[in-house]
Amino acid sequence: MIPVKGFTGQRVAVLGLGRSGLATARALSAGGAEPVCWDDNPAARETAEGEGFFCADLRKHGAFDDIASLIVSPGIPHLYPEPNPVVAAALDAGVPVDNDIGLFFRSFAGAEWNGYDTPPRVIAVTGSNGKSTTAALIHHILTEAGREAQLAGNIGRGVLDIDPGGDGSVVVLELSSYQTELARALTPDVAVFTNLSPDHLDRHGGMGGYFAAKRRLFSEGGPDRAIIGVDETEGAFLAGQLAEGPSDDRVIRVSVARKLTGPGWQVFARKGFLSEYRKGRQAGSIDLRAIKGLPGAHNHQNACAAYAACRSLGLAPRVIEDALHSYPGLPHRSQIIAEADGVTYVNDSKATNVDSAVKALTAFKKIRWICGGLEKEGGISALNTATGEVIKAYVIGREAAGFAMQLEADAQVCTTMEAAVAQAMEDAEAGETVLLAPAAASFDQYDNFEQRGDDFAAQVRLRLTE
Ligand code: UMA
Ligand code: ADP
Repeated sequence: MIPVKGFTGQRVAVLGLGRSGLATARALSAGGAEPVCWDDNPAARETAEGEGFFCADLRKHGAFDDIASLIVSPGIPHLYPEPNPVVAAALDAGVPVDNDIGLFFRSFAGAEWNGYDTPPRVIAVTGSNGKSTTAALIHHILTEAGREAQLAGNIGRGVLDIDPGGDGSVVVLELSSYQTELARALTPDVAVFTNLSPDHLDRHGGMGGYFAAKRRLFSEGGPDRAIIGVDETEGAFLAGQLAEGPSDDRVIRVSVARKLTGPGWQVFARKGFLSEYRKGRQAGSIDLRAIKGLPGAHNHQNACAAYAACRSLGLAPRVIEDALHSYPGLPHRSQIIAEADGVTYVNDSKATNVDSAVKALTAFKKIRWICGGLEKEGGISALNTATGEVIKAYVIGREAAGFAMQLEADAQVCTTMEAAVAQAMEDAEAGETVLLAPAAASFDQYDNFEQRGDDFAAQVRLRLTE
């Protein structure tokens, strides 16, 4: 745990008592602060009280009278579509609003660092898609290379839950737009921006707000190295703004759309080959096609970003290449869950938005596609540009009929995962792939995307053993 600094003897309000909130309350206590907790769900309050934390209704008049700061969990709206009433009360009272990421950056450095040869470094990864894969890949490469590394953030572990950094160690953080927008301190040594496509627009008041939230990672003093995917206009703009000129190698540009040229530092992948150029000379190259854990151009983008992050810490290309080969992949992302009778079963439940599903659809051939769920803002028509390999779609979700009607591919309304898997398996022939890539959130039928992916895997396995 990272004890929070700067609040000894003060009362600090904590809103939201899930993974990040509970880790925050513990870290505040460890740092000598007095957390005052609240969650809109009584069951979450009960859990916190069971751990000995004090809960108080922060919506009540005067609740912020003696509070130094309000720490808000990422899933709780702090601005759009409208602030949670507790956040609104803090804003009214003029109490600073922050999150666990802000507390982490102000608390991570310790006096013991003075005795270290190499102070701990923080690599933070943001972007619309590929954050978890890129962050997990960086963590894997560093660990394989013998570096002490910890992984936290949006990937599932509250940042304040990690251990203090040892000599030469690295912390890899996956940060969502919810997290970067609110953090009052945001000072990673290396920052990665994978890509940008519409997601979570309701929480950011549209695309401009969404991009602004993400680019905050690069604005608070600026990281030593900025690794930026430049295949969208926003990434190209950000890279241009951060670099002093074309040869400024504080910025490493990443592309999977074109060969990058120029005197700067760049990493790109074309036709499955990764190339690194620095000062106009090739510094590294890797054949990515043989790497089983990273199929498709989207994963090659993640590989390029992770490669660049590790190169910026001084790792050799060969060491990185070896580690890419042993990357086991993350559950629910391009995850092969079974191969039987020539049919491959892939769980990409994390494809919760249109862009990520498009990427999954272009990474595989002869697809029986399970899709559908809670549609996100912006519609799903862009899916029709990527269904060339789709033999048939099996649509799930409460609004399955409406979803199916918007697809140009042959589509069957199945509604439940059970029915979709049963039909897809009955239809599938050798050489085909049954792919779950929903292009939608899961909340109409499941608690989260993990539960949806687990259900898919369970249904497939059940039928394979029948
Ligand atoms: N709550 C309220 N009022 C509200 C809404 C929620 O009190 O109006 C309470 C809930 O009752 C619950 C708590 O807030 O007890 C949950 O807070 P949370 O939703 O922030 O969830 P945590 O468990 O703290 O998990 C958060 C991240 N969740 C979100 O951003 C929604 C996790 O990312 C992250 O792994 C974790 O912190 C540790 O850092 C998950 C996620 O879905 C994976 N992220 C989104 C995504 O990837 O698309 C951004
Ligand atoms: P995030 O943490 O940003 O949601 P993940 O690595 O968990 O990203 O991947 C989420 C989904 O997005 C995956 O299921 C995959 O289909 C897709 N994806 C992964 N990497 C990329 C990328 N670089 N570009 C677009 N889509 C991607």
